[in-house]
Amino acid sequence: GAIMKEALLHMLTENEGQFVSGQEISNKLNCSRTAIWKHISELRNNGYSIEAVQKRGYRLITSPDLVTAEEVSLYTGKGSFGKKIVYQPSVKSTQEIAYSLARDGAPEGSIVLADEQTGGRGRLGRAWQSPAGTGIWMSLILRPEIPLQKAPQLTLLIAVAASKAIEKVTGLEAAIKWPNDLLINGKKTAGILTELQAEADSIHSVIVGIGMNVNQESKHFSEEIAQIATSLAIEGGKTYKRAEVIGYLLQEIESLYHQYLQNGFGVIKLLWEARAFSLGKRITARSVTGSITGYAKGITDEGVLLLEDDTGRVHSIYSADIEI
Ligand code: BT5
Repeated sequence: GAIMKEALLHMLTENEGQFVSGQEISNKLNCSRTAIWKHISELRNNGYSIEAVQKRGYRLITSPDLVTAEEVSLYTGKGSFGKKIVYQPSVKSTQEIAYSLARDGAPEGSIVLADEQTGGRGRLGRAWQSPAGTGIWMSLILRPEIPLQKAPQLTLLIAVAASKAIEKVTGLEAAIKWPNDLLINGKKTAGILTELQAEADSIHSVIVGIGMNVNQESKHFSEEIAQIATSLAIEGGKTYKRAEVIGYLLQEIESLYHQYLQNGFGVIKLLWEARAFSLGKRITARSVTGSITGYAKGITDEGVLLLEDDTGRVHSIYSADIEI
């Protein structure tokens, strides 16, 4: 049922604005007119506006801003990332679902999407606001064969990919604040949470959580983050189809990831540095063990931040929050 509904949506979308006859659909999908009608009604219930005209067939007029598997599959292209999509309208956190999928052997590139998260997580137990119908709340399963200490590189890789995707979709520059923030005009529009399951020194799976504010208006943000958060819509002055943004994201991630596995971190590092917001600036790195203020010199080949304090000593920062 779900596969046929998805295939039908693909046919209608490929011919958007034009009629597709019932006969054509029935031939291609090898199903009855009654089955077609049932799926058309379901799509209409999901918010798709579809015109039906005797003897001409069906025509897709508009589609809603959904992140369901069938809608997102319209934009995932030829790559293998996003081939398997698990969608749920409301979840606590997409990370947990991705964990259990990964444990059950889900292939690399599988994604979990939700319209809303009621317990979205940031780093260090912080909360990630994930209201319904506004943003991308996604977890991606990776299975890289790399040593454990290189895992932080993946966060930087994802940040570069997300920055590129935002630029493609909106034309806006998205700067990266080490390690995991994407900023447009100095405000946070996306965050990345990289978690992994490992045994000894071998990585079993990496769960990359990506939260991206897409269609929020300023009034949607709680007072707590109103000053620091933004969305693509606020900065771009228009709304975006979340499924389309996800498509760009997955394509950018997949292509950088393959390049990374083949050629190492070198190219990613250059791309990252070109988009870095905090390099060359005086910053404060705050972590559970204390805070250091100094000059952000760069990142190492491992993805570690180098911070030179006022005595000239260079510190390697593995994990911290950066204040500018
Ligand atoms: C992050 O943490 O930036 C990582 C966020 C990852 C969220 C994704 S959504 C899909 C997946 N499932 C999850 O449960 N999580 C991942 P961190 O650097 O710790 O930043 C958290 C801080 O950002 C909070 O303390 C707030 O100050 C701020 N914040 C919370 N929600 C925000 C939002 N929607 N937009 C901008 N800033 C936000």
